[in-house]
Amino acid sequence: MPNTAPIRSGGQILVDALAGHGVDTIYCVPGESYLPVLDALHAHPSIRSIVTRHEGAAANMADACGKLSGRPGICFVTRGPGATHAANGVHTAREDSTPMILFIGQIDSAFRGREAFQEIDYRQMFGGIAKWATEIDRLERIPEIVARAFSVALSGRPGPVVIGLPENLLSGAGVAVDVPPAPIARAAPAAADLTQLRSLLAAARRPLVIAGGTGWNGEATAALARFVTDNDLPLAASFRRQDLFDNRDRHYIGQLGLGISPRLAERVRDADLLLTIGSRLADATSSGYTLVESPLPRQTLIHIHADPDELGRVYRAALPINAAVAPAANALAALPPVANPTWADWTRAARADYIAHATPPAADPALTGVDFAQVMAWLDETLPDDAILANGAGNYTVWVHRFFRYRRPATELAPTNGAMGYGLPAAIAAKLRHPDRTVVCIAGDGCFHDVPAGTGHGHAVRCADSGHRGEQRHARHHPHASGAEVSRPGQRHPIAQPGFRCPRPGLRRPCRKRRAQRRLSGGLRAGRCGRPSSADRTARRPAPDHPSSPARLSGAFRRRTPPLPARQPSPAPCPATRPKRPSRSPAP
Ligand SMILES: Cc1ncc(C[n+]2csc(CCOP(=O)(O)OP(=O)(O)O)c2C)c(N)n1
Ligand SMILES: [Mg+2]
Repeated sequence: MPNTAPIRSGGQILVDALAGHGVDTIYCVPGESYLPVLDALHAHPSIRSIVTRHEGAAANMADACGKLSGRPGICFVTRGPGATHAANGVHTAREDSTPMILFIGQIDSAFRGREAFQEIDYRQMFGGIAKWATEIDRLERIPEIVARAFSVALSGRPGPVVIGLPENLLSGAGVAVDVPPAPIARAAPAAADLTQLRSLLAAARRPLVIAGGTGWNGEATAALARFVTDNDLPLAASFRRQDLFDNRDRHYIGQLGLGISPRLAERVRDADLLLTIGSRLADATSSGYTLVESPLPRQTLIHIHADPDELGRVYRAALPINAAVAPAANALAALPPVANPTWADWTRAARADYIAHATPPAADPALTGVDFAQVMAWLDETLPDDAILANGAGNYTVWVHRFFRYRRPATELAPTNGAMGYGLPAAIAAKLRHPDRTVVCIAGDGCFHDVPAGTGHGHAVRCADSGHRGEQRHARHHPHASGAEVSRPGQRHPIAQPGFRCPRPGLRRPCRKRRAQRRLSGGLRAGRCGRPSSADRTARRPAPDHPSSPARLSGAFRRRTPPLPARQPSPAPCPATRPKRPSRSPAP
């Protein structure tokens, strides 16, 4: 029988495989190592290509997309320096357990091992960071490897996959059979485990639920809320997972992470039962393995996690349960609630501690500067429930974690690996994905400048700057934000911090508070109706033939390299000091 399968280039086979897996957006910095992919993308109008100016931003955007959609965010970068720039986003996806696939244009396989131009062994480079790092060496196996990459990124504990794409593989042509997406297996708790869990809970006096990890959706968070409410349990969010539970609910008792409330830390240590669902109880969540001690926790630990290898790795749990968060939350919600639990007062007290900690202290009129507690409180009152907040790393994040109350899943885009520069690209990715929703990026001055995140696409993201100049003092227990005792009481309120500069006089308090609100609300209003706020009016959607469109770039790279000019005499040695630049002449 004649083979009727079409002949396609490697780039086309790859892009068809992505489309077959439901990919609608890719984030990239173009490069000559994967031109056939760019051409295939150009011919595939169902996939939108977002071109960034730095691979770090593209990878962060893919991570944010993975967090928001629960599907792997897709990133394309070029070999060598493109890949090293993108590594930051892969690390974030690893620690955050985000599904993501990074494709890297690779050198021609005929040159492999010679340290050819921009050659890196990606299996080795990403071996310790990615969940799986590989390279495709046969065109007909592209669909198989792509399908496997989706399965690996999504199954068990989700994470990033890295795939090298040799240039000759992409430009070659041949026949490949498409592979449809595979269903993803999800581990669920066994009946015997649930019986034991219920007995341990019924016997507890000071139980505490810790929610974290990934794989959550609206249904799973609703099931978790039912279980917690029915059993009147206190729930703490793990580091940067505050959006898993409505922070306004009377069972929410705060976040375990940087700037943790000292009362909450004490309460976790004092709990007799920790029911942990989804969280690894990692370094930041466990305050450096002090709230829950490794390897032998003092509390009775019920540890529910999607990765069987995670259970028993750091903590010896009394009851390890291998289950993904969604089936686990549903199973918990279906359990008969503990009748007349003995911990009602414990739950009320924990909530009261949270309210006290999350309420901005009264302003001291003697102090000047920006009161970030008030800024967060204002955002908390003003933003709609589905607003998305994105941040990176720095002391400024502690105000967000402490004073903003998240309400819905997938509204907190925040890197648990503390990657500076994450917030702005994540916010742009969120706005591109949800143009009708308000997206707020909160970035320190350091974070804001860390990864150039421009995309050339119109977006409306408003940034506030702590002006803190990249100081890293006591990030874990920053006294001004954590409320811990400090030697100089005058510094206790953030308003007193001499480091704070106000990028806009309107953010100063107290007398200019109203003007600040008008300015911020102007930005937010602009964001809501999808038009750029004043902060980003320079960003505009490019014309179809704008040089940043992948097709144009592909064409530009394809242009023949001009012949080398005749050898020039060597340049004069550099002067000791640079000559002054001539002043710019006015534009013609
Ligand atoms: C990519 C990266 N580089 C460096 C660091 C170390 N680091 C953590 S916070 C920080 C300063 C952040 O400055 P800024 O965004 O202004 O926040 P601030 O602490 O001043 O509020 C640095 C350098 C990091 N976490 N990530
Ligand atoms: Mg700063």
